[in-house]
This record gives sequence, structure tokens and C-alpha cells, in this order.
Amino acid sequence: MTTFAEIAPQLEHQAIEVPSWAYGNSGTRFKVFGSPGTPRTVEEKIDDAAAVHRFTGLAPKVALHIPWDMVDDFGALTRYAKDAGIEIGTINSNTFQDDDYKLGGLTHHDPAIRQKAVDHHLECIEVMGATGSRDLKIWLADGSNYPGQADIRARQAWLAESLATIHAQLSNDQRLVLEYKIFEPAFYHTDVPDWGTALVHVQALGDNAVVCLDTGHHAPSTNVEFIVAQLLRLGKLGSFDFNSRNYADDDLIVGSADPFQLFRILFEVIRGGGYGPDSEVAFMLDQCHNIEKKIPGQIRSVLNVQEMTARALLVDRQALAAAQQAGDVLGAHQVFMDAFYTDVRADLAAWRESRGLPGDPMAAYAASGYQEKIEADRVGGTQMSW
Ligand code: PSV
Ligand code: MN
Ligand code: MN
Repeated sequence: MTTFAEIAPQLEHQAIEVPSWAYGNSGTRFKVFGSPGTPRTVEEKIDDAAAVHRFTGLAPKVALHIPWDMVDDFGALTRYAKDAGIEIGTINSNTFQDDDYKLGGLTHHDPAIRQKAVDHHLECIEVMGATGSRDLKIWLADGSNYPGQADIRARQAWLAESLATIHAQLSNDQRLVLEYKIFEPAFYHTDVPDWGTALVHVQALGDNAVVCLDTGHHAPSTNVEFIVAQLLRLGKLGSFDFNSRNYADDDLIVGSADPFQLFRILFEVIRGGGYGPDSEVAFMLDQCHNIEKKIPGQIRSVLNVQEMTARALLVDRQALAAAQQAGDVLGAHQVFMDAFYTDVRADLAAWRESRGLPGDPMAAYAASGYQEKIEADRVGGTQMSW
């Protein structure tokens, strides 16, 4: 049996990037709810992300979304983040909120619209230069609603061409990270619907092009940990967008709907060398907090990832391999489940305290007065959405 003391040193490597859009107001297509204390500026989003890191020690970076987080001076924003105790991480592009992209962006049939979408990505790369970001993450809303509406094959060629133009502007130490999603907003076909399509495109680009796996972007009952294992095996798993889903792209708190799935995913990450100081896999959250308070929602999320990481590290890999080799079906399964059922919460609390962090970050945040302060201070101005 592996013990918590044995795995504790490995917990130090954990870093989870939080999304700036988790702090803005969000909702569904039915309603976006406003809530007191919501940031009115990008700097206030950074303050909130920094608070998550202060209480957990787990979230040293915040991902930005362009143009939602557009500012005049990204150098100054980068310094602002540093002073707040965090860094700017991944830059996310956005080709889904402009009328011109109604029928697609990087895959549009009109070369002028494709060029516009490419240019937006080049602008994102400029931002990366100012922020020191490594990753450009591309999620495309591109697709169609009706059979016959679009030339789905030609669009693959246009996509490859657009991605190559963008990729050519990245330096060798920057990465293009392509995210897939089964459906939505397009409901008939999506241009990057699955990991296979994403893989085909990034493989054509080169070593510094990798896939982003958003846990909410698959058909129900997809074996997501298998995809993790396969992409890691091929050296093409660039990052995770973690969240929980019950039905589709629900963007709920990671580990809330199915903690066992999160455990299984993290086990394959560790097994495949995707966790630790030498790993290049970025752990990110992609969540929206529509009805709950945003900062504690993010704190809960990073703690859930930490908890399942600890449990996955506890899997006795030697015993597991021995049972697998012996063809001991139930023995192997038991080794796996023993780790999953181990309650690590008290050990994690003590470990946090030993590092000068609050043992219970949720309680510490609630007692800190930060929430009351932002609710009192952030009046006037316009609350940000996403
Ligand atoms: C839309 O589905 C989405 O949630 C994608 O997962 C992106 O990562 C995110 O928006 C931000 O663009
Ligand atoms: Mn995502
Ligand atoms: Mn999504």
C-alpha cells in the first residue's frame, strides 16, 4: 500500500491554471445572472485569480481570453499580475462572437473571413509576446446546422491552411493548442469535433502543436481516460480544460458530477508521464459559475483536482502491474479502487498547514472578508460577463 507520506512530495508540482472568464458573470442562453462583487476590469479578475492562489497555493496562473480581456498595455497587465502573486498563462482566441463568423472563422468559405480570423490569432500571438505566455489555445465554434449547408471536406483543407499560417508565427518555445468539441454551437457538423481530428491537424503542424482535452466535450459514456492515455503516448496531450458535465458542455465544478472519472483521468495522466516537473501538460479549468459564488467555486475546483491527484498517486502501481500480469482481474481492480476510496482530506489539510497554507481553504476564504470587501468595493462601473 502506498502511503500519503510517500506521495506528498509529488503534490508540490501541482499547478492549475484558472480561467479569467470564471470570475465574470456567466449563465446559460436563458439568463446571465449578475452577482455582487463581480470584476469590472481585467485587473479585478486578476485580483480574484490571485486570491484563489493565496488560499490554495495551487493556481499560480490565470488564462486570458481575447478580446474579453483586451487591454492597451499587456506588459503593464503582466506586471500587475506578478505584483498580485500570479502569472498570465494561456491566451485563448475568440472567433465566435462576431457576426462575420456566423458561418465559420478559420474554416469559412470566404477567404476574406478566414483571413480576418487568422489575423485575430496573429493579434493573440502579439499578446503572448507581451505576457510571456507559452500557449495559444484555439477552440472553434465552426460547423454547420444542416446537411448540405457546407462543404465539410473543403473546410478541413481551409482549416489546415489557416492553422499553418497561424502556427508559422509562433516561436519554437510557444505552442498551438487545438481544442475539440463534439457539438455546439453547431448542431449538425463541427469542424474539430473529436480528438482524432484535432490530432490530425496538430500532427501536420509540428512538435509545438498539441491537443487540448476539455473533459466536457465528449459524447456521454466516452472513455475519456483512454483518450488521455493515447494522446500522452503520442506526445500530443498539450493541456486539459477541466470541468464536470452531466449532459453536455455543462462547465460545472470539476469533480462534482463524477469524481471517479476525474480520478481515472488523473491516474492515466500520472501513468503516462503527464504530471510532474518534467511534464508539459497544462492543467487548466474551463468552468463558469452561474449560480454559485465564483471565487469559492474556483477554490473548490482546484481542491477537487488536488484531492483526486493525491488519490491517483496513491495507486500502488507495482501491485497493480503484478496483478495485471498475473491476469488477476479482481485483484487489479481492487488495487485501483483501494486508492480511489482512500479519504485524503485530513492528510491534505495537514500537508497544507505544513506549508503555511490554510488547512481548509474554503473556510479560510469565507472568514477572510475578501468576498464582503469586493461586494462593497465593486459598485459602479460595469460588471464583466465572461
Ligand atoms: C466553448 O465550449 C468553450 O467552453 C470552450 O471549451 C473553450 O475552451 C471555452 O469556451 C473558452 O473559449
Ligand atoms: Mn474548453
Ligand atoms: Mn466548452
